[in-house]
Order: sequence, then structure tokens, then C-alpha cells
Amino acid sequence: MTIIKTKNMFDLDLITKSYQELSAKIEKAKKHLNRPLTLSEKILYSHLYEDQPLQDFKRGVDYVDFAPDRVAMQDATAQMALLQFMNSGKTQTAVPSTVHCDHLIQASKNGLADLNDAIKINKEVYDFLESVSTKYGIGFWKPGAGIIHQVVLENYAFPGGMMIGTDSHTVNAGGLGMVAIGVGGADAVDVMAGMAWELKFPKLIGVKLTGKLSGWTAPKDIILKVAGILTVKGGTGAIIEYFGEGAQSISCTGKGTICNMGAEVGATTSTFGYDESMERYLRATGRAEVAELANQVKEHLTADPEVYANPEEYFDQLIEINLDELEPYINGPFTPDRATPISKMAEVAKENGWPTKIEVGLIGSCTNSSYEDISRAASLAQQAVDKNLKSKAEFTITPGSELVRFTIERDGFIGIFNQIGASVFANACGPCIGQWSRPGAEKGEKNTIIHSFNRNFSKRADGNPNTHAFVASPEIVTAMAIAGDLTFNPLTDYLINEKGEKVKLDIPTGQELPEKGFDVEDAGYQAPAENSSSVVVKVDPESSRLQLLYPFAPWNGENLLGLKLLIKAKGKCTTDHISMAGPWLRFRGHLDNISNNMLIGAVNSFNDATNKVKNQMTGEYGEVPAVQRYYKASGVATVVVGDHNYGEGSSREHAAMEPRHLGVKAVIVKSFARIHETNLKKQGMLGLTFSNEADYDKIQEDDTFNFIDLKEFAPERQLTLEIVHADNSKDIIMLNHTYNQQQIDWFIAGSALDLIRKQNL
Ligand code: MIC
Ligand code: SF4
Repeated sequence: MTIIKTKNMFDLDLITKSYQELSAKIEKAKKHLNRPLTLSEKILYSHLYEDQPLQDFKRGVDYVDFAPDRVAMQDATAQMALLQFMNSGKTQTAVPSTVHCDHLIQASKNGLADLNDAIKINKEVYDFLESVSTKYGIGFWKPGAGIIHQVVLENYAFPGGMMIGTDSHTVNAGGLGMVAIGVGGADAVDVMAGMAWELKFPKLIGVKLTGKLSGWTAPKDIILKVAGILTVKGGTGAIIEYFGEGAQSISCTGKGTICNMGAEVGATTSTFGYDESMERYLRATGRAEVAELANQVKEHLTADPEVYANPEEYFDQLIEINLDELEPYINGPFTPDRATPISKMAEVAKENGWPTKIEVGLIGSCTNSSYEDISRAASLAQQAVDKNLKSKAEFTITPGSELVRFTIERDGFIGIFNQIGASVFANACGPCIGQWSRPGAEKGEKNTIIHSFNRNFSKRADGNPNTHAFVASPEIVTAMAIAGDLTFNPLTDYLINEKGEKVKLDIPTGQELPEKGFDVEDAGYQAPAENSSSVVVKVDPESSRLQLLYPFAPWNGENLLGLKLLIKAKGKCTTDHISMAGPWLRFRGHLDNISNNMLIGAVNSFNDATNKVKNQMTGEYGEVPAVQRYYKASGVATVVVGDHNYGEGSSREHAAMEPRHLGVKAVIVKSFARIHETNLKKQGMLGLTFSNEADYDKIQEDDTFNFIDLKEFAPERQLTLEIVHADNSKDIIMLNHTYNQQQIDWFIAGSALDLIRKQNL
């Protein structure tokens, strides 16, 4: 194996120390709990914050203070996180932290051209992130280095570690045996400021994998199947721990894929016990020392044997999947939990009237761009060339990192993809987050695409609400793109080649890791300067992209009365609906400008339209942000009402800060997604749930709301809401909340950061 040229070795001291202390910490917890521990518990209990007393925490109930080992931020969320951190009064981050420039590069022509365009267009933002990183001692990964989660897996993740990241797919690092959790920027600020990071102690879901993957089935199919079982909210508040002989047979990067998409079932995170696949991956990515250290404490990096022998006694829920019987899945459209086994796809597509012609197949993203993924997809592209098949659909690749891109180019895979007419985009999020200049998307035509990303919410990839996006493994995406047909089943069906012959695709083949080792010329890392406190971070007051933050007003201590309904959102309302990405990503550092996208994707339950709500003061209909700005200018506060799993998807705190900035006071829903609920609390909003779900139906378009006992806001005490309808009739309903005293203090202070600021004055 060749030696990687410019590969940095990070955190060795931190990992050494952490492993030295591990045994004592785990023994102590075990003694206290007096029972064997799952892996998730070992990691959680060994990362308690110094002031947090050890106790047998009640899962799903107790709030616990943790001390994560590191923080990762990507450019689209780092701007807000760092604007807040700059207000915390600290001079350096308390734990090692990194910034990754990956979300702001638009896929248009090809990798290099797009990267150069992005460097010009986003100069102001990149310069800001770079100077803040330098000033506070944060590692900086330049545009083109790769997608945050892939770069973290290659460089920072380590078995038994705990990290947080300002992106919901931070959970990807579970592939290397971590507890890695996606959070909003305000949470990252707490950890970077050396404070405790609070999380409700998660429930535990065990997934026992028996058998072994084979043939066309890939790790992705495991999580596509799990998503079908758990649905987009079934993992809420839980860590999913995978184990069993099947788990050991999956590559480390395959485990990463599975953990990555745990975000799509709402799970706090997912993880796997340390095994040989992880050891191989650590060694291949230049971290043999970490592998050796991990080998010495192996037994602490997985659950106790009693747990996996009798999982039903230790997990709150248990799922069993036999990999010998698992079929490839295709999930979608519009939601990642709509799971259809490939053998049923033709039938289901016809029944639902989904367009069956596939226009584009896209592989890569943070979810599926490992060497293994790309080599298996390339084996199919090679077959297409050998068997005289042309790819019927367009085909694109977004590599996850420069390390992978450089290596797959060296090994000839990019050349093979080029032979089937593929476009290779920059090492970045690209089409996965609407950074895709797809010709014709603006026409809004009904069409189908298939990709190996993780999310497929409406409008996400190309802004077209009629694009039916399906999610599958890279190998299935490649085969389907070659066939250009959603009803094609590569396991059983034949294709007609250019010569009119009937041909069949063979089972894909690939390598878990490159035989010749990974290689890279410039991985794209920039270390923080040694003496950097004198660096001045400049923000142009005229900028349309960056805006310094001001403190939110504290609560005046009075009950909130006379609030108007802004919108009653119906059905799915993800963070993509609340604060769309794509073209709006450019305003992620400018709170006032990005607020112009607030809730523009949410469906108004009174007219089934998006971005059209009634202004109760004028009686006219207008766009959501405009109507809200009208209320704000008139000094009238408002309420947003929503359905189940409100705020699912991303960690973007803009979805909470925008309503806060524009004067929405409360969000009342049937249920919340975890990160969004926390983000609302952190920003000083009221995030509440209907005590009786059916009360959602009582809300009418012209309603006015009175919080009549807010003065008694206290943990575990319901709030009473008086709803005054247009005819002056009233309903009184009860609202639940999950605020503890500290979170109520955030509300009182105006936001969590306002409280820190006050305490530091
Ligand atoms: C996403 O996949 O939706 C994103 C873009 O990576 C987000 C973060 C963001 O909104 O910046 C996420 O998943 O948290
Ligand atoms: Fe980027 Fe997509 Fe991964 Fe989010 S899910 S980090 S947008 S590649």
C-alpha cells in the first residue's frame, strides 16, 4: 500500500487520552447501573460533562449534560454558528472544531469550472469563514476539499468518540463507531465555548443484522428498509445501534451510509461496534495509530456480550433484518421512507402514475461516495461499455472528498464513467441540496430522477415541485440510469443494446478499499495559524450575504395576548419547506435577507396553496414573509401551527431564527423533529404541542390567540391557550411542552445566546 502524501493525522493526543480514561469511566458507570451496557450507553456515559453527576438516566426523560470531543460545521450553517460564537466572548474554541466549504458550490458545468465559479461568487463568505476560523483556532477545509461528513469520516471520526456537527447528517460518523449528532449552530456554540451540551437521554433501538449482503444488495438497502419500517419519525429521540454477524460483514463506509440516513428516520444518531472493517478503514486512511490504540480497548468500543445475546432486555425496541433475504429498495418519491422493493417497483409506479422514464441518475453525496460505492457503480458502467449499451438517462457523479476523487481518477473509474457520458461535478453537495443548475427545471415538468443521496423532499434537488426523486444505492442508480426506466429490474430484466441484442447486467463488483491505497495531492486542509488573536473579522455593513447578529428582546414577563395566526401548515413541513436551501443558501449569513424565504414551501391548510396566507388585518392574501413583515411593522405577534414531525430534515437553525426575527412568538404543532424543537427553544421561541392532537382542527384562518397562563410557564406544566374565532366564539385548549428550567430561562432572556451573553457581562 502506498503512503498517503498529504494526509494529516489529527487528534492523536485527544484519542490517546480518551482511550486511557475509557475503562475507568465505563467501569464506574457499569457499577452504578449494575448491568451490562450497550455501546451507545458506553459512549454517552463516558462523555458526561464534568459537573454532571452520574445517575441511571431515564431514557427519553432526563436531560443530561455531555462533553463532546469535537465540533464540525459546514459553510451553510457555520456562518450563523460563528456569528453567534463571535458574541460569546471567547478567544479560542474549547474543543477542536472544523469548518467545511461544501454547500455553496453549484453543479453546472464540471467540477473544476464550478469550483472556480463558486470561489468567485462566494468570496465574501469564504473569506469570512476563513478569517473566523483562523482567529478562533478552527481547522478550515477549503472549497473543493469535500463534503463535511466524508471528510470527517476520513480524518476525525474515531471509535467510541462523541461529536456534534451543525448538519443533520453528522450522524454519518457512526460508521466509525462514534456517537455523532446533528445540532443547530447555537448548540455548537455552547460546546465551542466550553459549556455543557445538553441532550435528553436517548432511547435505544437495536437493529440485529443476520446473514450477509450479496449480489445487488448494498448497505444502502438496509437503511432504505429500516426507513420503511420506522418511517420519518420512528427514530425520534433514539439512538439506533446495529449489531450481529451481518453488521460485521459491512464495510466501514457502508456502515457510514446506514448511519447517515438514520437522520431520515429522525434518529438522534446511529452507531456500530468497533470491528475489523473499521480497523481496515482507519489504516487505509492513514490512521494506523488510532487503529492500534482502539485494538487495545476493543471491549469498550462495543456493547457487553450479554447485550447482543439478549438484546430485547436492553433495547427499547428491536428490529431484525436478515441480509440473506434483503432485496434492493427504491424509496420515494417526495419522502425517503416510502420504501418499495425493486421487484415491486414496476407495479407500484404504474399504480401511482409516477413518470417511469428516468431523466437523470445521480450518484455520490455525503451518503454514498466511498471508494467501494464508486467502484461498484463503475463496474456497471464498464459493463454498459462492454455490452454496447448507452446510458439512456443522464448520469452525474458528485465525489464526497478530494481524497476519494483523486483516487478514483487514478484507478480509472472516472474514465469509465466518462465513456457513458457522465458529468463529474465538484466534491460538494451540489444537486443534493438544490445547487444544481438543471436545464429546463424552471418549466416545472413532471419527471423522474433517481439518486443515491438521502433526502428527496419536494423541490430539493432542482427546485421543480414536479420532479419525482427516488433514492437507491449507487449500483441501482447506475443500472436504472443505463436502462432509463423506473420499471426496470436489473436483477431479472434484459436490455436491448445498440446492436439490437438482448443483454443482461451482471452483479456489480467492487473493492472495499483501494488496492494501491488512497492518494491525494492536496486534500484541501488549512490549519489555523498559531498566533491569531489579532486577526480582525470584517463584516461589511452593506453586505447582502453577511449580517452581524443583534440580541433578541427578552420576554416582558406578561402573558402573550392578541396573537394572530400566520399560517396553519398542512402535512409535511420539513426545514426545506420552512427555510428552503438551493438559491437561498447564499443568504445563510444574513438573517434579515434569508427571512424572505420563511415558510414559503409550507402548504396553507385553508387553501392548499404554498406561500399564500391571509393577512387578517387587511383581509388580503399575500406571501408568508410579506404578511409576517406587515404584522411585525404593526406590532402584532403571530403563531404558526403545524402537523406531525414539524421541522424534520435539516439542522438549519434559520428555520427557527427567521420566525424569531420576524416576530412569530409560538409554533404549535402535533409533533416536532428533535433538532428543530431544540433550535426553537435556543432562539427563545415557544415550541409547543397540542395536548389533544385533534385540537389542530379547531384552528381557523381568522383566529386570534391568547396565552393566558404564560406567567406560570414551568417545567412539566401545561400551558393554556385561548383561541378566539372570527365570530367571537372561543375554544380553550391545553398545550404540552418539553422545556426544562434552563430552557425556560432562554425564553425569558430572549435566546440561549442572550443568556450566555448576560452571564458573561
Ligand atoms: C441538508 O442535507 O438538508 C443540509 C443542507 O445538509 C442540512 C444543513 C443545512 O441546512 O445547511 C442538514 O441536513 O442539516
Ligand atoms: Fe450535503 Fe446533501 Fe449531505 Fe446535506 S445530505 S451534507 S446537502 S450531500
